[in-house]
Amino acid sequence: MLRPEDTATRELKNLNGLWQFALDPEGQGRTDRWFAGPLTTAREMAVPASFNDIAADAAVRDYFGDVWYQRTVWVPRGWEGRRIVLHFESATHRATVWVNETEVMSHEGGYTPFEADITSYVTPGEEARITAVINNTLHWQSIPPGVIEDTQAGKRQRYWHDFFNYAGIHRNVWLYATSQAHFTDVTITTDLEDGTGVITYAAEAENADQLDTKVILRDADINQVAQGTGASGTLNVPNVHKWAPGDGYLYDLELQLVDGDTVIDSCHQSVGVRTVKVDGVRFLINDEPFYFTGFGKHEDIPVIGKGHNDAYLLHDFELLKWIGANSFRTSHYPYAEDVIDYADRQGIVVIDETAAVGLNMGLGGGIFGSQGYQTFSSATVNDATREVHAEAIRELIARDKNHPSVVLWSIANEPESDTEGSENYFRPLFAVAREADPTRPVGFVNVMLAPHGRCRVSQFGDVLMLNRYYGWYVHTGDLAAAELAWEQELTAWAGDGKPIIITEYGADTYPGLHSAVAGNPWSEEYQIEYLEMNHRVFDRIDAVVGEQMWNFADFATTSGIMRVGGNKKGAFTRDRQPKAAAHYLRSRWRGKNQW
Ligand code: BDP
Repeated sequence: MLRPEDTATRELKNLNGLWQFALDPEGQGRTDRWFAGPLTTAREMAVPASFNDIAADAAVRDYFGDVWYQRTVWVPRGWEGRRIVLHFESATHRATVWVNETEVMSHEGGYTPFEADITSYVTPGEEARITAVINNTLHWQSIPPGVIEDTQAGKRQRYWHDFFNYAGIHRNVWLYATSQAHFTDVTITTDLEDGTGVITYAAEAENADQLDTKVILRDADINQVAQGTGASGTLNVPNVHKWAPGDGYLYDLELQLVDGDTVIDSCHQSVGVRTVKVDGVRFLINDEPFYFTGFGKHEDIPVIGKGHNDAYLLHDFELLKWIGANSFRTSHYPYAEDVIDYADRQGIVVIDETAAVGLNMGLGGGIFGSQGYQTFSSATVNDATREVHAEAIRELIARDKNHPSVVLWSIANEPESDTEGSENYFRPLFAVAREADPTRPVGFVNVMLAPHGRCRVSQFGDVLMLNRYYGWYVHTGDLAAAELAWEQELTAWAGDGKPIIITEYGADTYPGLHSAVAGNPWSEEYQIEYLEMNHRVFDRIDAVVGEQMWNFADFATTSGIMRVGGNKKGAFTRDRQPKAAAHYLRSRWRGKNQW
């Protein structure tokens, strides 16, 4: 699927704004055909945004089930004879969409795009009604999983991930028009041969049998540097300007479907020429060892929740640069495409993660509440879940395969990984990722409960990604003991001969809480002591090729006695003010990254 765009032959209409909105607690909307007419509700909802925090009402915040969104749109008269497509960049966690009274599409998974050709259901020059029912329930066959529990006080949604289950229409909604003959996809890979960039492309098109494909590559100054013909091929760029961390140089590849001299369809794909390889314990970008500095992040902002916001996007990247971060992980789900596009342009390196988080019933206790489930079983996370997970991996890779900033796929965060069930569950999923993208390394993020020697899934990864909380969840406040234990475990992992990225290490820190005496958890001083201890350990182990502190900023979670108004492990507060540790990280990371 291509990202909707405005080009010489394509037109785009943005459908963001205020939509009609209704909760459907009795689940009657589908049978009562709420899509068949105007939604009878006085309530409106912002798109893009999570619906949860907009109303100051716990019944909305904690709602699970169906919610309805509706708006009308004028289909431009000039689109007569064109192919008209309705495109959602995401809807969390699943959606079914109607145009007027016709159901046009359904999609499972909260963080990847979906679209439908609606040409037959609309009339150019007339208004069309778009209705989407979004369902945010998490169950055993959703990614991430959850369960609805019957309690004395009624039904409750439970899940095992440590961030609030924000839902709604989080990203752009588009109506767009193309020619009947049009490109549907393009796959780009790049290589470097003695200073020459080698760009391989493969385009797919529909209704285009009688047409030719032409491609034109332009540099950032819009000078043509290469061209080619044919739906697939290779372009060489002598003296190529490489894409590199800190130097987000992009070429533009224009694809044209042509009938003689007439351009029938034209679309653009930015191209960063770079290579990624794993060589022993080194992670190489353009054949140079790369050391990740940065964070696991979240899409999480006050009021808007997980709704994409351009101002926060730019501000967060300014803070990444301010602090000397060269990378981040899209913990714990695929982020908005605008984020990955911007990372390409800014030369920020991305570890791209699926929404497979919380597949671990051993975790949590106090954080996530009652347990008592078995992770992998026919009644819980099972073969059907794995199919949904496989599809989530395929959709993530299909969406992000052409981004130079993406250097590594993370197919899950902290799943159970020390049992036979987990080994059987994950083996085929690594194969799914490798088949979808043979060019990038693949890994998953290992949890502290499956340390070296016990983990049965890390054998499948090219890279080891470890989340560890020595000095926080264990050896709390005792950094001397933590340092010993951490170094011991990390030394064992280093023996596996793979690069190790520490994808999480962090300590909850209440901004403004201070302590003159060392070893006081929650204080701003302790966060620094904790980070310093971790860094001493990392610096002693060659196989460690990256440190991504948890988290970039404080973020919203479910309520619980382990959380004070959310997770407070941020280097920045939720409103992006630096804690003392941010200044410490800045001094360490800016020394490493010279841009
Ligand atoms: C890890 C999770 C992350 C949590 C973090 C924490 O990967 O989502 O927020 O720990 O406890 O288990 O702060």
